[in-house]
Amino acid sequence: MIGKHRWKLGATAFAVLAGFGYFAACGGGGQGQGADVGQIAQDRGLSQEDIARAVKTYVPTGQMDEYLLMSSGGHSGQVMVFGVPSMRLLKVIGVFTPEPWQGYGLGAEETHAVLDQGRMLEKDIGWGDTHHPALSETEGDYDGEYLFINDKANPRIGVIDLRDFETKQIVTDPLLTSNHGAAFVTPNTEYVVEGSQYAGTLDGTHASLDDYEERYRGAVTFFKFDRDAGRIDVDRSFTIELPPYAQDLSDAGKGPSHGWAFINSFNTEMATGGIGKGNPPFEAGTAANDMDYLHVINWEKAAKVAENPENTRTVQGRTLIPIDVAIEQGLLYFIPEPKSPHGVDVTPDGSKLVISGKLDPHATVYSWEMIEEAIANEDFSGTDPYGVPIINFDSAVEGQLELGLGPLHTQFGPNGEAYTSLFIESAVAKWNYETLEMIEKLPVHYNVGHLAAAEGDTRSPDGNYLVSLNKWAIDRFQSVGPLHPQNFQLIDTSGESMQLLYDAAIGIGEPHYAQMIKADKLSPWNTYPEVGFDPGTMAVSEEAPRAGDERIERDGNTVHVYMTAVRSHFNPEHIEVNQGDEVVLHVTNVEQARDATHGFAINKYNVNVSLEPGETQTVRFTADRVGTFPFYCTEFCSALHLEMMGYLLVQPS
Ligand code: K7E
Ligand code: CUA
Repeated sequence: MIGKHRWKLGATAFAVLAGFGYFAACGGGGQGQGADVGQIAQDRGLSQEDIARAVKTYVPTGQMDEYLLMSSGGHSGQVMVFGVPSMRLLKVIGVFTPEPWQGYGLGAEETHAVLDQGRMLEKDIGWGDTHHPALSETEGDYDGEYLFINDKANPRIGVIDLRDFETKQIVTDPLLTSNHGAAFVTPNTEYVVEGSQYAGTLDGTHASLDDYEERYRGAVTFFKFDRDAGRIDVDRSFTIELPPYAQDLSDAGKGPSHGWAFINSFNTEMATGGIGKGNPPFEAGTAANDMDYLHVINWEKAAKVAENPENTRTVQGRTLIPIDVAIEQGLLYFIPEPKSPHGVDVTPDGSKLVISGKLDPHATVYSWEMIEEAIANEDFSGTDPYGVPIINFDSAVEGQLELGLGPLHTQFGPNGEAYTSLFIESAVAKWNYETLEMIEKLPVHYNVGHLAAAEGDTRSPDGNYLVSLNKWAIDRFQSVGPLHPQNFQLIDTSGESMQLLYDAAIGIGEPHYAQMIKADKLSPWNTYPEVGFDPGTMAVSEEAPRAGDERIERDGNTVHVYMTAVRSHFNPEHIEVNQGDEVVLHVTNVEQARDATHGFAINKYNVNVSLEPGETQTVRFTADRVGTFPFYCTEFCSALHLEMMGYLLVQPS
């Protein structure tokens, strides 16, 4: 529980602050400063714990956070980047939706092209349901190079390059109707894993729900990541057909379990709902059985199987390993898991799997050694209706520990600690996955979903911090109307017992998951490395306009404008075209000074491009509207920023 002792005496405050080394850090900052701090604490009614929290989370101006939290941006279809422990929001990265400040999807050809990759069934999609960001890994450890994120609603994966924190690619998955066990990476980012959630037909055709068992399917796609190209290679990717259970979260094995992937499921009942038809609602139908199935998948072997066309079918242009091939080749096994499970999390050494059931108060710990042995000995209790062998529960499970109500997701610490979120109980359980002993529980506010511990799902977790991604905030913040802010609660896990440090309201929801990486593992660029750099190709563009080379060239009805931006002017400043001309604007920010970003906007033409130092972009549009249109710089870049403008004149044809 959180202490609520109020300070009665300035002297006590003094002593506590001294205990934190506060005055030492002040370095002679003036007489009476300590007394002021004590007075402030007293006036604000801060407890000793409050002061400790403030000191632990405060990052002085000019200093940096120790960790970065890469968070899902929820329905925004974007990614948020926070500093930890300050919880300062550093960036919002446009992924599945336009991001106006970065000019993502607002005129620049390259970013339009990326967003266009995310169209589904020939429709633009104006949102995403982003759940799980996944940092790229090398040998099971974050390497700080790439970040992937899923869109559950419209099964897609976004690829972000962490040199410039920009989205480079979106891949869609036409075989799925939705995804959820995504994005997760294999230990060297060989593959980005995407498991389906709600079953559908793989070929995208209509099928009656009466034919659910026959026609509906789940699936898991292994997207091949080409690290040199920085892109997913769809042609070298493959999908494995699965029964129409609702596949849920996934994780990749590492160490001894390297080469395997694990996916939870619910609705092995194959309920199809239909309250209106007198059927039990989905929630009841899917919770009828005591056990669902953990999917155990040999992706390393599957990759080889997929190389032989005799083993696969092509469905909607993608390579599919049918379920019977997966069974025959020993790619797919099931293990019973308690009632409506949610998270499956592989321990740092890869030797165990922690599974939590939403409706079961236990964490169930599976042993990889036991699973491997059971597979080798064909220690099966039978098969499911689709012929998938079911490993005996007792042959795979090392033990269970009662954690509390509604355990969901688990993260790890450096010394055998496991941190599991308890959704119903609104708490975090800290326990030891080696000894199966409960260590401590900390209440959070309220109804926690995922947890993000520092490097907490890698092979070498750091400890130190844990973020509780809470579902409800209720009374934690000033009311801003009936839709409440979402709450990231920062927890200190460095000491004997966990301490709640800070409530960080985030203005958009619902984020689901985040990963926390040591900041010094990242080496982002401060400017683009050379003038004329195209972030689409991550190379210098031959076409990029250079200083002294600015010009306008007409080629029939196409007008090419080669423009530069520098504090505080564009060159050229006048663009005169005829109605109906196609305008191709090549613009380079020729500066190399850190943070000397220029925007380039054309009024009423829905164009806003961000040009970071060195960057070049191409904007293409048809000058279909007649009139006078100022273009101007949208970043306050200099004293004469307002003067950084020009005119686009479109005359009637
Ligand atoms: Cu539990 Cu999508 Cu990972 Cu929400 S999921 S919490
Ligand atoms: Cu450039 Cu303002």
